[in-house]
Amino acid sequence: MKIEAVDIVVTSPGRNFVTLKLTTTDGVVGLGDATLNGRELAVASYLRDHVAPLLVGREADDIEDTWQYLYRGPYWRRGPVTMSAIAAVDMALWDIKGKAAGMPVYQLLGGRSRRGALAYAHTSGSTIESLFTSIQNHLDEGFRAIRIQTGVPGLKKVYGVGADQAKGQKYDYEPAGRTTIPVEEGWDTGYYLRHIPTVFEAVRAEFGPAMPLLHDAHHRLTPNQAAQLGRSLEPYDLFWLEDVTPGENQEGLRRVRSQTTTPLAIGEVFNSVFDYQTLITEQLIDYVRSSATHTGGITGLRKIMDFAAIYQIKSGFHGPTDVSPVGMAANLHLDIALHNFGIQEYMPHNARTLEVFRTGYTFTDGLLDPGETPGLGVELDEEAAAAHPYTPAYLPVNRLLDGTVHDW
Ligand code: GCO
Ligand code: MG
Repeated sequence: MKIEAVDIVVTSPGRNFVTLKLTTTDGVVGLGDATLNGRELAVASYLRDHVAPLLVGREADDIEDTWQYLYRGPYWRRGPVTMSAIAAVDMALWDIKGKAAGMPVYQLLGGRSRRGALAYAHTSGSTIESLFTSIQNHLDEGFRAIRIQTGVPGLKKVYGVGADQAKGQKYDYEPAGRTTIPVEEGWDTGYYLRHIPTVFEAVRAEFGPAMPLLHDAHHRLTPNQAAQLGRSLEPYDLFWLEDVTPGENQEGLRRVRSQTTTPLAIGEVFNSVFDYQTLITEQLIDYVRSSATHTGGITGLRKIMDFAAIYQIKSGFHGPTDVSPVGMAANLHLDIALHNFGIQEYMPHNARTLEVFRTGYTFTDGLLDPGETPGLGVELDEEAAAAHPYTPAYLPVNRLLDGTVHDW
């Protein structure tokens, strides 16, 4: 079974997605996610101009060989653009293999290790009161684990905080604004460090001690500030504290780790096992935050997770709306099959996106399941996709209140 056709579909049903579609000589179609938030067209070009010509005529069954060929072959290894492109090819080949075998991909990865994958919701509010409404709305939808982001007094807008919800309303923030130039936001670490512990104190007082609570610091702290935040949150027993420092300085996490027992999660901007080498071997983190989309697909992410397993480090895969439904499905097949699963981030896609991508995965009683459809279980409606052309959209840029560009 050879790869006969390679198509790249860019669509924007509310946000941009890049999807690779491979068709084999037997007429089997495989889909892969290549969405890199704010840099979508760079990956589309990488696939169209440099990868597509290499794929036509290749054996569709040889997933590992194709992965190694695309990783080692070009001489230039790693990086988000390259690894997102490899991810799309890898996912599409797993999709094809599953369809050809008549099995969901998780079966090809070793079968089921659990009944479902515990998902966490994004909740936020500009005030404690509106945060409580958002938490209650998500609990009512069935979520059992909750990520908490809030406004900070003194700051106009904080990334990750959506519009305040009314009771029963559902709204998560969108991690990119439809603008040709990124919006700029103002930041002060002191305001933030003083405010966040009071938020968790209020949430525990209202919702009790048992609910798994998560928080994302978005790479904004120094190791020392991160250690301070971890310590101040210890009384509230977090499931994890995410991206406390810019994680590419892996050694910086030694300082954080030695100072606090709050569990740490890092890795949504990483793209290979080498970005984790020190963090994993020295057990400086508890959870791997990567998604299949940005780490070379199912093959790349499984390599990271098998390495992490030796050090008792678990998964907490990235699942914001900028991971497409195809990428989300790839994550979910791994979630179900891996032994060292921890939790799965879940920001449901909007209705327009789910008209373009027809998903087979389900969310019941707080658990996600990839479903039993052969392959990844997601179909692309190309006509619906064509109705939503690419629209420039970017993540905001972060500046200190005096105007200095700050860590994201
Ligand atoms: C998360 C995130 C996202 C990212 C976004 C980048 O934990 O889900 O940090 O909000 O910033 O997905 O593209
Ligand atoms: Mg994050």
